[in-house]
Amino acid sequence: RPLEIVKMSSTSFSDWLQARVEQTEHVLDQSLPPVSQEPARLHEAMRYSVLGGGKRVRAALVYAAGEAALQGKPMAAAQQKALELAAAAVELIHAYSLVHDDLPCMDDDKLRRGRPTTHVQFDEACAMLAGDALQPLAFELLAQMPIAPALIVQAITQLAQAAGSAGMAGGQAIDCDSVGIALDRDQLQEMHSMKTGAMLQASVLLGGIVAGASSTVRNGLEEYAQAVGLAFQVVDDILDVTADTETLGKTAGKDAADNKPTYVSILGMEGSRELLGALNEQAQLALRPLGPAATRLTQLADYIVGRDH
Ligand code: GRG
Repeated sequence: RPLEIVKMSSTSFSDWLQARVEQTEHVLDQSLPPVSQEPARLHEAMRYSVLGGGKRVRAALVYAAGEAALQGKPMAAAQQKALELAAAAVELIHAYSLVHDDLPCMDDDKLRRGRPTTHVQFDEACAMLAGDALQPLAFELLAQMPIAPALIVQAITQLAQAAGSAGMAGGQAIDCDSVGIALDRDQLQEMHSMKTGAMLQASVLLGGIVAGASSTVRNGLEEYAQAVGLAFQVVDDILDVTADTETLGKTAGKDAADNKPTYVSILGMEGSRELLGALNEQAQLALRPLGPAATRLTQLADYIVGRDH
C-alpha cells in the first residue's frame, strides 16, 4: 500500500484515519531501533511501548493540520516526509509519557492498550529507560525533517515546550501534587491544558509549521488546538465514569477513589457534556477562516468529542 498523503477529500473520514494510522505505524516501525541491535531488551521494550496499538490521534492531528495549512496547494514530497516524521515524533513522546505514567511511582497501572504495561512486561528499570530513550528519539526524527532549518528549530522548540515543565511534565507534576486537594475549575483546566492539552496542541501546530502555515492559518490552528485539547480531557473524564473500564485496564471510579478532581466531579455529567458541545463549536468556528482544506481537522474534532474509548 503506497504510503502517500494523497488529496482524498472524497475519502471517508474512517478510511482517511485508518490510512494515517498505518502510515504512522510504518514510520514508527522503521524509526525504532531493531531488536537485533544491542541493547536488545531495551529496544524490545521501546518497540513494545510504541507499537502496541493506540488511536494515533496526535499523529492524525499533525497530518490534518498539515493538509489545512497547505490550503489546497499540492504537497511536496519533502513536506510529506516531514509530516510523517513529525507525526511519529509526537507519538513517541506520547508513548514515553504513558510508560512513565503507568510506573508504580506514578499511577501504578497494570494494563495499557489492553496489554500488560511496559514495567509489568519487562521490569521497572527497563520501562523507565525505554521512556527515557523514546523521548530523545522524537527530537532526532524532527531534526531529520527535510525542510528549512528555521522550521526544524521552530518544530523542535514547539515539541520541547509542550513536553517539558511548562507542558506535559509540569501538568503531571501538578496532578501528582493535587491528590486530596480540591482544585477549582480554573486550576483543573490549567493542569489539564498542560498535561494533555499541550501535546495535542503541539501536534496541530507542528503540522502547521511543517507545511509552512500563514499567520492567519496558525492563529486558527492555535484556537482550534486549544479547544480540542480541552475537549479530549473532558471526554476522558466522562469515559472514566461511563466506559467499560475493565477492557481499558483502568479501575472504575479510579480518579474519584484517588480523590482527584475531574470535570465530571466539578461540573456533573450534564455540565461536562454541555462544555464538550461548546468546545467542539469553538473548535469548528476557529477553522472557518481555513476553508475546505480544514475538513479533516473538523472531522477529527467530531471524532475526539464522540470517541468511546
Ligand atoms: C509521565 C511526564 C509524564 C507525563 C504523563 C499524558 C500523561 C502525562 C499521562 C497520561 C495519563 C492519562 C491516561 C491521561 C488521560 C488522557 C490521556 C493522555 C489518555 C491517553 O491518550 P490516548 O487516549 O491514548 O490518546 P492512546 O492509547 O489512544 O494513544
